[in-house]
This record gives sequence, structure tokens and C-alpha cells, in this order.
Amino acid sequence: GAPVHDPAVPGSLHVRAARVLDANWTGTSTVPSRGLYPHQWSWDSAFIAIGLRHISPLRAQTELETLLDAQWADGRIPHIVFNPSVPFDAYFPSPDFWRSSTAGRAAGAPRTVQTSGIVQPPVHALAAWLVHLADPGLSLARGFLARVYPHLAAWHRYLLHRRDLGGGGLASVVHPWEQGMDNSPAWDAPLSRITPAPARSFRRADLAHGAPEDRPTDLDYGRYVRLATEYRDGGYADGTDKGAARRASVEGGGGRRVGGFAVEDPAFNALLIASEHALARIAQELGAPGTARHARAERLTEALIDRLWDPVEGMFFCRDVYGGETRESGALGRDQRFGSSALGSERRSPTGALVPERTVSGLIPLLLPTLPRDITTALVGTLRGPHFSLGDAARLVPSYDLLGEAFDPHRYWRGPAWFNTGWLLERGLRLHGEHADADALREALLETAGTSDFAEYVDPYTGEACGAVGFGWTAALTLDLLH
Ligand code: 9YW
Repeated sequence: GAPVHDPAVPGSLHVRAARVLDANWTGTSTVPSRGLYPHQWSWDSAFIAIGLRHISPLRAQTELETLLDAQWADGRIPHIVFNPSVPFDAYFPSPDFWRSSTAGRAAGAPRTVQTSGIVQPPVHALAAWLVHLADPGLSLARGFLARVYPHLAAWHRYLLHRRDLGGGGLASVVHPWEQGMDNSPAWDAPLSRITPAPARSFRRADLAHGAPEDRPTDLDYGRYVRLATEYRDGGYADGTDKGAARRASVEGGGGRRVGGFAVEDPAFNALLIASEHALARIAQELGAPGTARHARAERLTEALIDRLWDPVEGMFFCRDVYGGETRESGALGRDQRFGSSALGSERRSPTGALVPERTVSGLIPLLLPTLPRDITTALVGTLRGPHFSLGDAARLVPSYDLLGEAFDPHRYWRGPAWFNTGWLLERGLRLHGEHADADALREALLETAGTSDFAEYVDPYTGEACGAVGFGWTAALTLDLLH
């Protein structure tokens, strides 16, 4: 390729990306951004490890091991592991908000390290497998896979057993931060039922680093704080266990909470499935059959299609587990938009309703190896179509529908293009033989990573940098795409 892609050339994209990862390395893990996000984030670390393996397989293994050291006894991997040497007010919500070692005691939060109490998408087993493949000799010598396997198995068990709030076999997220796309328009309807915490009751630290018009609003934050506070005050117990049922008002069976937030998200569940396949490979490498895990991944894929696929729209949608037929929302009425689709009465689930917003999350299942051909074809068609415009005006795949009412090219997860979702889609396109589209997306991602100085997210039309620069996963996934 061009010299800009040559690892040996000073100033090349490779060297610049490696420098970002060096600058963000703390000695045991990598921060997403020195200013905005000065701790360890769960899915960031997984993506970062996938890139780090190309420059230091040892650091990549350490990245994941540090995160897993903070795992709770119930299996959850917290979304933030706090760095004790960073001042409390550098990030909100801080350790004194989450109070993991006290409020999370019953759920088995670690005693020494401080963490948040919510989770993020399960990219970890996939990352562990890819990190292993980068240097199997080192991995074997350090016992890397044998060490991480039980942690990853417990993590998946937590998600599949404690988080099946909809009862259909998929994992639910209980907070928008858990899905990782904080202010996605898909959350607007389910969040509208949540009473915001008073603005005076908390102080946002993010606005010291990011432009307010690029960040979630104060109203969003009020609701995020309310949900997190309630989860904490319930001891971080999940809806399917007795503790939560006792504290929360309970409607009917199944631990269903009134007024809570529970969403089955396509990307979160697709990443769980991809990681379950990776865990099967890890098990095989360790001498176990792995067949049960592949079979489970298969069942999950069926559940994903059954609960979240819409054949008329040609993409997956979020299911608002506590959303009912009568809910009022600003979004287009479901019957208008989905009236003639398979979401008609015969397929209507007793648990909730699909959220009629097209987000990039609904395309990410393209990553899955065993999706039926008609579904992959439809997903690629939707990617190329007017809502996401792959290969056309917006080369980088926006986080949200270009034609959607809530579209905003600069506001965080309401339009901008992100590099982790781009990387996942590039992988999915390649997996299903769509090489020309994969190549074009790869080129656009690499070029924009370089011109934006490894921005956190970019305007999907112009590639203009938004949020932080020198962002961890942008640099890491750039390295991965270069290899
Ligand atoms: C926040 C760290 C995290 C990402 C999330 C992203 C953002 C935290 O930053 O959330 O303060 O808004 O939405 O996906 O993991 O990079």
C-alpha cells in the first residue's frame, strides 16, 4: 500500500496510532481518552486489546486481565474500573456515586477496586480469542486462555441468566450506558417513562471537555442519573432475582418492574453471540469440545431473529421490554411504520414492543457467521440504502438514520459515525463476501482516523472530528484494519 500505511515509516498512520495507545496506557490498562474518560472502560478495553495485540500481545493480554480482575462475584464485568490516582471530580458519575464496594456487596463487587455497577457490551471473549491468535506462544506460556476462560464463562452466564428480563432468551440492558450508545434515539421512548433526577443533584464533568452541542443533554443526564441511582439503591440486584423483586414494585410474574428500563438491543446481543462463538473456540483450544457453546450461540441467533428482526424494514430493532401498546411517544406510531410488517398482531410479543428507530445497532448482527442468507442480503441493502448510505454521501456509516427525525450529524450517538461500529460492520461485510463494500469502508475509516487525529466520533458526511481526539479504540481499530 501507500507509505502512509507502512509501520516502519515515521509519521505513518501505524506509528501515529501506536503513539496514541502509548499515551493512553497507564501501566495496566488503557484509558479511552486522557481528558474525558480517565479510567478503564469495559468495551473500550476489549476493542483496544484487539488493536494492541499488533504492537504488544503482552499489553493486550494485560489490558483484558486488568478488567477481569474487577469482575463481580455474580459474573458482571463493570463498565468502568476506576483509577484510584485520578481525582474523584474528573469524571461523573464517580466512585462515590456508584459505591460499588458497599452498595454492590450482595452482588459480589470487589472490595479493593472501585467500579461502576452497570455493564457494557460483551466484546471480551471475542477480544480474548483475537489476542490469543496474535501470539499463541506467549498466550500458552502465560496461561492466558486458561486464566480468562472461567471469567468469560461467568460473564456470559450472568448476562444469559440474570439479564433475560424479557423471557425470550436475549439479554436486556437496564441503562442506556450499558449498551454503549448513550443517547441513541432508540432510548427516547423507553426513557420518556423515567422521571429525571433534579439537575441540581449532580454535576456533569463531561462538559469541561466536550462541546455541549456534541454531548447528551441535561435532560438525558437527569434520566441516566435516576436509573443508575435506583439500580444502586436496589443493591444492583437484577429483575429476575428476589432482592430486586422485593424492593421494586412488582407487576405480575417474572420480576417485571413498573417504570423501569429494560431493552433488548441488537448490537449488544449480536456481540454476545459472536463472543459465545469465540468462547467455544477458546474451550476447544483448552481441550474441551466447545459444541455446547456453538449450539447456544445458534439458539441465541434464532432468538435474535425471532424477537428483533423486521423483514419489511430489512434490519433489526430494539425491543422495549416494558413498553406497552398504549405508550405515548414522540416517535412515529408503530402501526404507521410497521403496520404491514411481521410485527403485526400475530408476531406481537407479550413482552414489550419494538422501537421504530433505525440505528446502527440494528445492522451490527451482520457480524454473525450463521445468519440466513436472506437476512444478510437485506442488511447489506439497508446499509447501502438512503438511511445509512454506505458507499455514497456518508461513507462512514452514521450511528443513526440519516433521514430520521432525531438525526444530528454532531450529537454523539444521534448521527455521527463511530469507529468501533465501522470496524464491526467492515468485519461483517467481509465475512459475508461483500469485499468491495468492506474495502471501501476500510479505506474511509483509515483515512478519517488519520485526518481527524483519531477522533472519538466524526460528522458522517464530512469526517469532521467531534468529541475527544487521541481516542483509544479509534487508534486501536485503525491498527487492526492496517493488519
Ligand atoms: C460517557 C468511553 C465511553 C464509551 C461509550 C460512550 C461514552 C461515557 O464513552 O460513554 O461519559 O458518556 O458512549 O460507548 O464506552 O469511551
